[in-house]
Amino acid sequence: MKVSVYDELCGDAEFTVDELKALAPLHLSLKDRVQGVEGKAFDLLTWYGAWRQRQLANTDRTPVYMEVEAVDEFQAKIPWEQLGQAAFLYEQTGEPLKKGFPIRLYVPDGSSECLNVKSVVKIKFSYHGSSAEASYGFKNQVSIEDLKLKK
Ligand SMILES: Nc1nc2c(c(=O)[nH]1)N[C@H]1C(S)=C(S)[C@@H](COP(=O)(O)O)O[C@H]1N2
Ligand SMILES: [Mo]
Repeated sequence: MKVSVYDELCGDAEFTVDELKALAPLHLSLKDRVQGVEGKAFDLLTWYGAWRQRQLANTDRTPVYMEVEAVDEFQAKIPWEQLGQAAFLYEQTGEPLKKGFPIRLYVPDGSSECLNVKSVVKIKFSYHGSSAEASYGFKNQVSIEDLKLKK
């Protein structure tokens, strides 16, 4: 399974988990950042730095937010300020993830545990707009209230 990365300044690319890991400068034990969660992860901010260099992006702008989308279409939009300790979990007990494959995002400084998106397959860095608050949920979700209004 491939993970696609898109960045309006750096272009886009697809990665396998091994390719993501190989680009990552900083690997860690996730329990050092997230209490009670075992496994190996790579740090997001340093990965982002390596990605920018790889894409030869001639800019020093900082993203305003990151968006991720999962296999089940769950998605989250997270302000850059909340991502300081963020990491992608890729391995537990020496094996690829059983829950959350190919990678799972953890956001220790995030406003909600709901931002710990499993099975991430799309990552997008955005430099425009505002993102005062994080948001998450299923794509194109229609609530019961919406359905009632439309009847
Ligand atoms: N892909 C995906 N990731 C997801 C969700 C989801 O429905 N799909 N739910 C989120 C929510 S709302 C919560 S509270 C946590 C739950 O994590 P857990 O299954 O490890 O308890 O996962 C988050 N990540
Ligand atoms: Mo949640």
